[in-house]
Amino acid sequence: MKSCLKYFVLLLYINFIEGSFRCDYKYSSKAQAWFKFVVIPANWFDAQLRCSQEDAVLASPTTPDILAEMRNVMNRSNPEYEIFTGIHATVSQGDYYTIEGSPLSTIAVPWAENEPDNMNNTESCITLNGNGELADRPCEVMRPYICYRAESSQVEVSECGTVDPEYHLDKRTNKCYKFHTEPRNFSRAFLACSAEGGHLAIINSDVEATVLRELFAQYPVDKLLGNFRKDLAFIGFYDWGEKWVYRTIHGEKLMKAGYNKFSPGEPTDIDDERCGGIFRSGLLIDLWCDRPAAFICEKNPGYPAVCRALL
Ligand SMILES: [Ca+2]
Ligand SMILES: [Ca+2]
Repeated sequence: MKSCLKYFVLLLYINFIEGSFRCDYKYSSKAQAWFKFVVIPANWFDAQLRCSQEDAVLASPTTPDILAEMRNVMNRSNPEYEIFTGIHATVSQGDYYTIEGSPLSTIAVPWAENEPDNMNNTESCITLNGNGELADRPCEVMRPYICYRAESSQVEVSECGTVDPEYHLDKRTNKCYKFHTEPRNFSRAFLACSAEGGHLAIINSDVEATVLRELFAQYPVDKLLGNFRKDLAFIGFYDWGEKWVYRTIHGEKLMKAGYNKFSPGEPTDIDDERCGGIFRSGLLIDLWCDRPAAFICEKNPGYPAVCRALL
């Protein structure tokens, strides 16, 4: 009994000192942070957005340990190889800060040869090369990058398998949902859900339509700030380039996916409305893909997998 209690206390202690985060990030005990190398190059703005959507930030070499881990994650020693860092001057040219707000002057990393040069007065984002040197580059060029999250054992992973408190499990479908009140176009909404480990919501049954209708009802018009339509939200279907034939973002026709109830008079396909949404009623509508709207993400509680930090 006594040893049982000891074990229990030990377990409690371990849980207390260990944090957890999604397993596509690797924990570095030296840097006390989680790192994820994103190999697919992106411009600086998209890199920044994707990391922040994953509850992380675009990594900057703010300490020797973080720099060492960034180089370790890159696993290159070639000055030609480059990644974007979070150091940028995208607000006011020449005023460089990390995403977290540390000024460039606090970053003790050398410049690469002939850098910085602000070539053609177009360079406001900072890269790190395989030799551990900085350069200024146009923010619009494409580079791989690293997302970074400082460990915080105070933040718990929820039953939805995420540190994002806005995802809530619905027992009727055993899926988690999040209503995004900040409007995005369909493409950016897709990105946001995807980076959160989910996808734009796919309605697979009348029950799930009810779940989304009830979720929408929690966000009355006055909770949605901005100049956009408050009676509809993007969900995960579009016409895949074939007019009038709507499939989910997972490629199934709506009927096959389990729900095909359009609002009376919809779809209209006025001037190329090719992306899908729902009204507050839970009925479907076709929308302009490029006009920002609120949107709903759906997430499997078991994906992405959650890992413990090994301290
Ligand atoms: Ca340069
Ligand atoms: Ca679903």
